[in-house]
Amino acid sequence: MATLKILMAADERLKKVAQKVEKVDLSVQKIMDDMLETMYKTNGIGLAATQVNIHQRIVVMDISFDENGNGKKPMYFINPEITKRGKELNVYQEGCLSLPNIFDDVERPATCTVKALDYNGKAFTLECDGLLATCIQHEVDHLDGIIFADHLSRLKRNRILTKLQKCKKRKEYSQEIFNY
Ligand code: GNR
Ligand code: NI
Repeated sequence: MATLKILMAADERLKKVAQKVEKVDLSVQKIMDDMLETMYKTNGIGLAATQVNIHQRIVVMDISFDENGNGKKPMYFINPEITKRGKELNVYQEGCLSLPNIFDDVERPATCTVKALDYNGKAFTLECDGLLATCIQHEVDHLDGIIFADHLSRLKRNRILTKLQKCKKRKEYSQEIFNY
């Protein structure tokens, strides 16, 4: 297994639309293993392949583990599609591994249904609510080149991007795992 470098906003590569996976083979499983390791290492609850500069429709998530890394329940979503969005909206203070130290309220449907393939390429459908619903919508956005700041006002988004540019220049968050 290997840890992968995470792209940071406003890297243009975060805006690419990811391609559908044609076949869930060993190479795709290796990508998922590496993404999961990278996600646990950075204490993220989700990671989209786009964030590690792999432009395929692959997402890993785990909303179960605690601060000691106990109770891990990894979830894998290949070619995830949100087939239904609930009418009710929910506001959640979101964060993103590609926008370190930035947190802001994002409004999204409180519930959704997601269709995807699992680690073995088997199709499944999952009804999501709470953090799971928020997180899967955040991850599918990444696959479509969208970051959570794109859901905020232009003023807020510009403020965030300016702040990240300055951090990049000062190499404030420069760690091995981040690609800046
Ligand atoms: O670790 C993460 N936490 C989080 C919190 C609220 C809403 C979404 C997320 S996803 C984020 C990891 C990440 O950047 N995934 O793309
Ligand atoms: Ni993110």
